[in-house]
Amino acid sequence: RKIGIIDSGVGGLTVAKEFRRLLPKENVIYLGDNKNVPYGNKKEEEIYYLTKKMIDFLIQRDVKLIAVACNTISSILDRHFLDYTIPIVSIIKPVTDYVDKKRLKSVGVMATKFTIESKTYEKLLNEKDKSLTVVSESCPTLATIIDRGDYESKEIMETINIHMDNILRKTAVKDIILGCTHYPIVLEKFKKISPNINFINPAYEQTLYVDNIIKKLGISGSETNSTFEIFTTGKTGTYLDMIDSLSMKSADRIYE
Ligand code: DGN
Repeated sequence: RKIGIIDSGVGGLTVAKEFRRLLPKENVIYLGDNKNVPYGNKKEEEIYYLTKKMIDFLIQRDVKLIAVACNTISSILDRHFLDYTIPIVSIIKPVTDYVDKKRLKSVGVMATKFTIESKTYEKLLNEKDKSLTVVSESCPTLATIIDRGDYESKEIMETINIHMDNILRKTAVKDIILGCTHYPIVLEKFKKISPNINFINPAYEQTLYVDNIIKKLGISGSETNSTFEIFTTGKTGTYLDMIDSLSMKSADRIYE
């Protein structure tokens, strides 16, 4: 059976990339809701409804686990989808475990408006360590600008610049979680603006976390020629461009 990955759009490919790299024996099936992107400025009921459709779509396609690549969707997982028989894995929980293990004194979080307003990162981080300072910065337009695909645009640099200024003015953090699937796509831009900051990509931790779960359940894959399928509610062209810019091996099949 396959590992399913869902996202509001193409950004979750930054997560799929880690799954393909670290778990090469797993068949992966990806679904991006490009028709309805962005999720980050929507209301909870709508995010719930759209996510349910995605989860049900993948369950019909023989998945053994669903990794939620989208931080915005992960922000509602403590209240929804608790009655499914397969694991539905948040991208937020594993990275908060990692921050806790590192014993950081302070950490920054950059994410969509919904993710920040939900306070999910803060809640999970402070549950483990009350004294940890969590500095949150809502970036309401950044994912949409990145989604346009022009990674060299001045607008991206300017927007990151503004948010980095804001976050560092609040507290001089050294570690910042990129709490939105789109941000690792332009990681180099973040690093150029703030070369001394350690930017944390939650995709890596989520992949290790999923590996642990499937090992424990005894359902790890053992495919020598594992497959990677992509489904989108939008257009496939965006995926081909993104696969290219992430230097990923192309998917076996891409369906509209
Ligand atoms: N995939 C979303 C996230 O990680 O929060 C960002 C894209 C969006 O829907 N705005």
